[in-house]
Amino acid sequence: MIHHDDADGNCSAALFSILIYNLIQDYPILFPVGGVEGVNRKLLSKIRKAGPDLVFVLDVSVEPEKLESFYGFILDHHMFPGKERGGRMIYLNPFTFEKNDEKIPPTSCMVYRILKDIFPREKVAWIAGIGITEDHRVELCRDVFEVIKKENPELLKSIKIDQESVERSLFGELWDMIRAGRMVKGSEGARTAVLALIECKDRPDKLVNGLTQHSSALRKFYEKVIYETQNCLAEVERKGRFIKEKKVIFFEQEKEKLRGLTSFLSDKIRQKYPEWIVCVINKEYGYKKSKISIRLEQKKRSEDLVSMLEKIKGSIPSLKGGGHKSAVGVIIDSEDIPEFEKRFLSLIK
Ligand SMILES: [Mn+2]
Repeated sequence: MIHHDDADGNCSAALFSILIYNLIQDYPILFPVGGVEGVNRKLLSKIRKAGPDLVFVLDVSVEPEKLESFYGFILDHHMFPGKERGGRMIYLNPFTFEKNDEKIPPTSCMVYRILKDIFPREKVAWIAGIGITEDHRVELCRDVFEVIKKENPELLKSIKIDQESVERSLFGELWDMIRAGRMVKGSEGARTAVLALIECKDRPDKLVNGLTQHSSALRKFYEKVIYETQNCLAEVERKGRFIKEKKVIFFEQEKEKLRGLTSFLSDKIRQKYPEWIVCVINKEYGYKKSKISIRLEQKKRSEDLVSMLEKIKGSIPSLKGGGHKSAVGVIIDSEDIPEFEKRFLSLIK
């Protein structure tokens, strides 16, 4: 199983592993990847050596042609400009019939529905809930959270089911724990997160408290992430640029000590300053390249980050990337940052 190493991909992998185990009493071999570029020759030759009967790809936009020598399927939910056919791989993506991104469920939600159809007794809605939270689709997948309220009431104690409230519940902590894996230990950490989810499928409390082999490792990664984040959050107050009239915060992050800290940090600053639009800038993303993670709280701000971005792309060709209305990540030539900030602010009323 090849899967994205973010929380949606990890939760998808855990749910699908549970499904496979229930069918054949064995688990698939996991290959977490950071994105489609991770599905390269090296990985394919590793997989070929394992000689799998079936190959499944979850939450990664791979062209089926790349895997044409295998049997299996690709299940994804990202916008996909590539070819949908190739060899014996089946390509599944709601995007092929639904163009409104806001209506497309995360992969973990789709895998959950398949698992629940075949094995209705599995009480694993909470695993899907983590992936859904990561992809900002709590409102779209409300029914899954209704199930969680019944199956694991302690996780959502008297919480309203919307993105903000779920993030602030114990769910927020679970989400952070699952993210902490790849931030601290890359692929190996993502695998640890998936194994911890499987181990704790009937006892989310054990995951939270790190009471099993993999969840205890994950708990340590999580504590490291929290420590680093707290240092950065203290710096936001001192070094962040607060543009009062537009309620926008620009924060230049120092050297990235953990993978993906830029986006993690932008979520944390948004939670601390929900009235503000948050832009975290990482100037060491690559040679003369920067990464910017932008977040806003949908209940407090009406701007649509994706359409703002599309407007700016016209005048700054180096600007690449996208995301959701309330969360985007972009890559940009570092020299274009002042122009980007200027245009970004000009689009805010
Ligand atoms: Mn996803």
